[in-house]
Amino acid sequence: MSDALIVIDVQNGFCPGGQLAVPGGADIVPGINALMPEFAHVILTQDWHPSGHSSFASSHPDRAPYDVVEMPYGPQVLWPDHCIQGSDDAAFHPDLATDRARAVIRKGMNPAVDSYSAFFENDHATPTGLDGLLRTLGVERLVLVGLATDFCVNFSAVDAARLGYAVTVREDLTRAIDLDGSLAAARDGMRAAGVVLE
Ligand code: VGL
Ligand code: ZN
Repeated sequence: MSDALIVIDVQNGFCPGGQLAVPGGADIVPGINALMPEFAHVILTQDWHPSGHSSFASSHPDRAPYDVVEMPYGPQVLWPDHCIQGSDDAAFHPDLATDRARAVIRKGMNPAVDSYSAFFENDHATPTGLDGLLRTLGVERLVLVGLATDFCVNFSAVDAARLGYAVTVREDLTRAIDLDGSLAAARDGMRAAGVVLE
C-alpha cells in the first residue's frame, strides 16, 4: 500500500470555540478517526504561528480581520490571531486520534510568510519537507481531509496534484470558512488541478 491520509489542521483553533472557528469543524473528527486504519501512512498538519505573525490583522495597524493586503509574495487574507505555538488553540482537537500519525508537519512558523499548504509556504517556493517524506516512503496517492476546505485543504491539494500525486479530497470530511465565494473558487481550482472531489 502506498497511500497516505493527510489530515489538515484539525486543531481547536478551527473548531467551534477556537479563534478562527470553522462552522461544523469538530463534526468531521469521528469520520477522520474511522478512516485512519485504511491507510499505510497518516500525516497530521498543524498551523503553528509565532505571536505577532504577519497573517494576523492585529499585526497591521488600521486593518481588520478578513481584509486582504498585498504581501511581497502576493495577496494575503488577514486573520484573527489563531493557532499560536504551544497554545490550546493550536492543539489538536482532543478527540482526534493522533497515535497513528507517522509525522506532524507544522507550518506558518515563518513570521513573514503564511503557509496554507502542507507542502509550500504561501510564497509557493519554500518547502515544508512533506514532499520529501512522502517520496522516501514511496507514497503515490493522497487522500486529504480536515480544515478548512477552501484554504489549507485547497492549497495542499493543488500543490500535491502539481507535485504529481494522485489526490482525492473527501469533502464530507472537510468544512469551509467560505469568505466571499472562496469555497466555490477552491472547488473549481482543485478540479482544474486534477484533484478528485469525493
Ligand atoms: C487556515 C486560515 C489561516 C486553514 C490556516 O487551516 O485553513 N486558514 N490559517
Ligand atoms: Zn493560520
